[in-house]
Amino acid sequence: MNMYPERVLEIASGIREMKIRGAGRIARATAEALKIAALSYNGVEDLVLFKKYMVEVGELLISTRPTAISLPNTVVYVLSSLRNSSSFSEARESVVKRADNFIRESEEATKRISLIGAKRIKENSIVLTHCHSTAAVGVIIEAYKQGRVVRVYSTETRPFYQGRVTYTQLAKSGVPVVQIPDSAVRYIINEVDYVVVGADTVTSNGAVVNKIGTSQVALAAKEARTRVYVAAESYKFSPLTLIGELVTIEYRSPEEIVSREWIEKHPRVKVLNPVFDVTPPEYIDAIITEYGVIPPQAAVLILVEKLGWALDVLGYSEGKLDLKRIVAL
Ligand code: RUB
Repeated sequence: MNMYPERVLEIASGIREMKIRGAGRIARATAEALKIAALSYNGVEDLVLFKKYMVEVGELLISTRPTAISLPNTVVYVLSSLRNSSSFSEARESVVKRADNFIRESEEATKRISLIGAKRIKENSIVLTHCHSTAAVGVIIEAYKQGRVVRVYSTETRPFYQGRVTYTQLAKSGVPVVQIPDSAVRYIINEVDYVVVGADTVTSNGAVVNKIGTSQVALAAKEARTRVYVAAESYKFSPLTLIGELVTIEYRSPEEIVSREWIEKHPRVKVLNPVFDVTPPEYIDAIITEYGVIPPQAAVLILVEKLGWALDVLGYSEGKLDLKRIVAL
């Protein structure tokens, strides 16, 4: 077996340890890792062996974090090109091309979402965001530049404090930003005109899986009649949910919440650290994609029209992600 290149291992552990985080960045890093793996393959120049190697690299990357569908969607998109390759060099070239395409298109998608989303925010609005989402921050900064945003509340997002990245980015762009603890959302929500958040996975029925606490924010917003917008590129929609698969919610180490010492001192206390939750479609006003603004109930259209190719390669009947099958091994 070909050893994985150092940089590929670095990207995999970077995703696992959340040095690379956020569904979009994870997806782009995944595409980059697949490209590096293909370019640095130095085994026998044989199509089948190369496909096996790429499947192993894909599986390694997919194993790093379970919730964001952007990660397996990227692997499927890049590696499904291997199905029709007829030689080793053609196969290698196709992986590199698809990886480059994905990175370019995903960056363009985020820019389009900023422009489309900004238009949905009226002048002099107050916005609240949760966690750190490149797509959501893009919408907010663009809306601010267009004179639509006067203040942003940004939650800390415990226990990992992704909110610190958000308010640093917003402040750098000149956006007046106020940091609040997660628990202050309901207290502040009556001042807020729009909630804008990102997504790790959008299901076929329009539910949005995003950072833990998002569903509480949406619940408070619904009660206060504050609009909730989700900024999500199409590769965050999950083809697997069309065939009934559920989204796995990641649980991380309790040590992100309390110290090991504390845990040892309190052996009768169990500390749970679920890091994502599910916001039902009824709590979401619109999902902003690079193809336009859709009601969450139209998620299935994005899946069928824009990710139909993924359904073909996944095979409707079997459901589970099987990379060997996807690359026709
Ligand atoms: C990040 C998170 C973000 C989405 C969307 O979770 O929930 O809201 O991934 O982000 P984590 P983006 O920090 O655990 O990865 O718009 O950047 O893709």
